[in-house]
Amino acid sequence: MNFRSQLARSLRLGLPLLALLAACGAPEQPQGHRSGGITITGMWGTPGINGRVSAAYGTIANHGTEPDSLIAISSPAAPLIEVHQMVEQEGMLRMRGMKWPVVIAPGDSLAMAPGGTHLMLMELHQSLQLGDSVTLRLSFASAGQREVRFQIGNQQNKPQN
Ligand SMILES: [Cu+2]
Repeated sequence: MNFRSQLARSLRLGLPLLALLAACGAPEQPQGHRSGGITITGMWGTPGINGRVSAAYGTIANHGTEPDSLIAISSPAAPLIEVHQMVEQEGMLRMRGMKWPVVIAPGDSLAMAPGGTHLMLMELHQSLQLGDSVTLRLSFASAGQREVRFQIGNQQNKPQN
């Protein structure tokens, strides 16, 4: 069974994706359909308190000719990471988690900035302060696994990556 059909099957069965990824180790395997069309740029994050949350911003672009899907994100900094969108509800802006996988169309990008879409690092293992570094591991259905390291900053002083 290849990874895609296993993924589709696990989605049908409602199995946790992370468990599947750990079990089959797909992101580490060389893949014939690897597009390499994904770039992750301008990442930075906000300070956060131990046990609470931190937001991360940047741009994930798909320069390939096929859609690619962000299927999981992990980090040593936090046990749970979600992609949040801001939606207006009864005149209030609220955060809402996007459903996995997050599909990025060819030529399109997932742009994350303060006040809009962001990565939410939840239940931080320790406080994140200005200048600290965070490593993220992003898994894509086609592009495989990408690791990015970014700094904690603020809107006035965005770290350059
Ligand atoms: Cu959020």
